[in-house]
Formats: sequence, C-alpha cells, structure tokens
Amino acid sequence: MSAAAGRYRETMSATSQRPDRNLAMELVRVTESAALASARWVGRGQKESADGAAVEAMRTILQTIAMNGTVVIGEGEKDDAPMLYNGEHVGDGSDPEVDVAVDPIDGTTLTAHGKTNALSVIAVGERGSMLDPGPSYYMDKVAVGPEGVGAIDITASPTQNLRWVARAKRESVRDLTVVILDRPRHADLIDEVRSTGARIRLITDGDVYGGIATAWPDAGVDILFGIGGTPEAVITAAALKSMGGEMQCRFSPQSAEESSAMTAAGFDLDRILTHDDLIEGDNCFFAATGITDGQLLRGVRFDRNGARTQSLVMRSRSGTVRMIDAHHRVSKLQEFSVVDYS
Ligand code: VTB
Repeated sequence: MSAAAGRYRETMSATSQRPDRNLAMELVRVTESAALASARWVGRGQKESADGAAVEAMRTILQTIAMNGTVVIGEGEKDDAPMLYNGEHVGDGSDPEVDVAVDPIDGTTLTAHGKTNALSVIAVGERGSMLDPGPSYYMDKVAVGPEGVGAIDITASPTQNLRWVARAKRESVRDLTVVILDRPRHADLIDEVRSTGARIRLITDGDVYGGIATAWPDAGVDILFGIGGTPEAVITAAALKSMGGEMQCRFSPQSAEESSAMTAAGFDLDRILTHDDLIEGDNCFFAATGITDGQLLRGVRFDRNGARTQSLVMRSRSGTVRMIDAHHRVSKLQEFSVVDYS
C-alpha cells in the first residue's frame, strides 16, 4: 500500500466516515419508471388506470434495488391493495434494512386531468425510523424552506407564523406566498391568510409538491399551511430534512372514526411532530419524478425516440439535492424490461 493510501485509510477509520452508498441514486429509477408508466394516462380522465400503471412499475423496479425494505407507507392494507401494501417486503433482500414510504402518484386527479405538479415519490429511512401512521389519515402541517427554519410554530396563529417567516426572510408579509390545499375545511385559514395581505397558491391536490416547494426557490412559495394526508407528511419530511427546511405537524382526524381509532391505537393527538419525528435520524433518502409539468419538475415528455423525465434526488445526511434529466429509449427498454412503457 502506498503512503498516501495508508493515510487515507487511517483518516477514514479514525472518523468512521467512509463514503457510503447514496440509495437515492438508485431509487430514482423507481420513480422514473412509475412516472413513465403513468404518463401515458395524463389527461385521459382515468385516475385508477394511471395509478395502477404507476404502482405496478414502481413495485417491479423496487425489487431490483439492493435493500431489505418494509413498506411503512404504501397503498393501504393488504386486502385492499394487491401491491405495495403496508408491511410488504420490497427490495432484493440484501442490506441495508430500511423503511419505505411510497406514493406512486401524488396527485392521481392532477394526472387524470393533465394538471400541474403530479409527482411520483419515494422516501426511504433506516429500519424503525419512519412514523407508522396507523389509522391516521390527516395531519395539520406547517412547512418552510431553510430561510424559515426556527420561524414557525404550529400552535401559533397563521398570522403570527407569517410575521415570523417574513421577518426571518427580511421581507414583508405581503411578499410571501402561501400554498394551501383548496378544501372547504380551509375556509377560515384562507380568510385569515388573505387578511394578512399574503398571497395564496391554492392547490387542488399534491401537498407533497407544496411542502417541497417551500424549500425550492424557483417554485415561488414560502410556506405551506393546512390539513393534508399523513402519508404525504412523512414523505415530505424526507425531502425537507435533505433540503434543510422545517415542518411541524399535528394529527388532525377528520371524522369521529378516525379520531377514536387514533386514541384506541395509543396516539397522542396533542403531540407536535417535527420532520425529525416523522423520520428519525439523519440518513434518509428521497426521490421524485415529475409526471405532469410543474413548478418543481418538468413532466414526462414523449418523442419519437422515447421519453424524457426530470427527477429530484436527495439524501439527508449530505444534504445533496440533485436534479436528474434522463432520456429513456423506450424501444430499447421494451427489448428487456418487464415494465410496459409502450
Ligand atoms: C393531500 C394531497 C393528496 O390528499 O394530502 C390530500 O397531497 C388530503 O386529503 O394529493 P383530501 O383529498 O381528502 O383532502 C390528496 O389530495 C390525494 O391523495
């Protein structure tokens, strides 16, 4: 061994910081595949077909990833979901042992209607690190990008949060844009935010996009407020941990059944959960591919040679965020791939 190689080895073992694997670099193939398979259904009004294509493609490619994964957030319970159900084992079975959260399409209706910001997403964390939502469907959420870290408090009013975030960004409240799911349950929230002078981007679906957008300067939003899906909160946490943003959430059951199931399962409905409670530790991975065009990513484009995708790939330990443009030669893929991209 050369002296230089010896020194390198010593340094590495002294700090235990051997360069290790960035699983997100492989996971992006999973979201690319789901996006490609579902993109043929964009605007065709059949959200189940779009979702079915994405789920099947995602599951097929997941089996090729070198990991021993358990689906913590999937398509639902086994009896309703034939694939990617909660508890299903995914990956090729080799190390590392990981928890997996999938949303083959965040925005099936967006996809069926050809509207913006439909994404295929996956998040992976160390085994045991991911919040199992149990019977929880809904959470109240506040999310910001790096400049808003430390400036939010879900127990304070939206008005107060906007003042704090504006101050942290050295802007005025009327310079801020808030992303909110367009739902009747948010009528008061929307009124209050409007009364502050801040602008609102109302979205019909896809609050994973909304949460990530707060940390993506080009997306043009500063903060996410409101009640959305619990699975989406966990997935968003993986991205915000990587991008250096912050999210605070609280369980927000939207029916008596959800509420009593949560209490029976031992969940504390008053607890405030941050992104670090949704996915513990500092080694989680995130990948997303655009299905339809959006403010974060371009959607799938088909051409005579195949298709182009655009994806985000992130890892929390390093905080590296990559944007990956890919061209897929569909005719070549058809020769050997078990996924039908035609
Ligand atoms: C959000 C949104 C999803 O569900 O989480 C939302 O991001 C919450 O549920 O795309 P409701 O639709 O019942 O309000 C979706 O819209 C669909 O899963």
